[in-house]
Amino acid sequence: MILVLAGGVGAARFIEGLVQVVPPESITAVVNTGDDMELHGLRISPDLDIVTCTLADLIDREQGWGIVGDTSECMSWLMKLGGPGWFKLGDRDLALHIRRTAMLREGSTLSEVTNSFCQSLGVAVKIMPMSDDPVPTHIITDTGEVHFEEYFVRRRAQDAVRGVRYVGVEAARPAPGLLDLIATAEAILIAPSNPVVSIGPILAIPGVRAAILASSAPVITVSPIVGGAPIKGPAAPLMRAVGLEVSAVGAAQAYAGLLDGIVIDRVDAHLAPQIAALGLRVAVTDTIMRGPLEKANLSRVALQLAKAHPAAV
Ligand code: FO1
Repeated sequence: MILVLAGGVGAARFIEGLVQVVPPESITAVVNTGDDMELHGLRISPDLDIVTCTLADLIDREQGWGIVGDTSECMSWLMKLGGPGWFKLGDRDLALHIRRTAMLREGSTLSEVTNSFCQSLGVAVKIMPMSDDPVPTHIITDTGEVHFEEYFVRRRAQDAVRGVRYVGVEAARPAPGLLDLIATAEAILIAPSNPVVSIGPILAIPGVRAAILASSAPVITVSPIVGGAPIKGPAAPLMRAVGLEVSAVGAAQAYAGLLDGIVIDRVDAHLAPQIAALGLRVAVTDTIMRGPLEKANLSRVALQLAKAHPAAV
């Protein structure tokens, strides 16, 4: 079984490549829930929905989030009635949040809700939250602490980032079965997601980092930073805020101690010796996931790097 630590858009696209290379049933995606929030009285899980809807081929590929062809009748009325309008929720998208909120209220866990959505939407990859406990990611700015989505979407990432806090992470339990999956995985792939607000929360869940260190599975990541910048999203200010260089080297250092190898883009080939000096195996390829072929190739390269690892089965 291949375990993928996943955030949102970049991770979803990476897994779309993986399912072309290995059977979907052999993949488990552990997804960040730090972006989760309550809005309009609804429980919203952006990264879980992005991964689920992408793998169900229902995602709006322009945006990378939301449902393809969705309408916004409900949103326009919510705003007419004075509801918040900064986080765009389509009509079909809202069905996910309404159903999730109802199931949670009836006693289901977030893992059960996510599993149920995968069944309903025909997703063969197993998708699970990092935890069933809330661990909202807050961004510390000069004017106070705000939820990540407030920082990123509502305030358009304009605030200077002074720090990041995974609220309640000390009390959060790994999702049911997660530690066993880490212990028994053939390979652990850290998707090209934001190291600070997408992968960081997963690694901060008590027990996860220790389980990865104890696992014999090779740990491989794909750098989300190409040519000194992320493909999309706020990785640059967030990496700087936690003292990481915004480069493929910084991406390698983000997971210091856990990684066996990293896939970097051709434009960063000159950084390979510096990264190898960290004790990592380095593969260089085209990491920009333009289409299905590039996605499949990227996964193939990552898996080859995993197999090259002495502990690989
Ligand atoms: N991102 C935006 O920049 N603007 C939005 O209005 C927005 C709405 C939204 C609705 C549902 C959903 O699942 C994701 C949504 N996102 C939106 C994406 C989200 O802010 C981030 O891209 C992820 O949380 C980061 O991985």
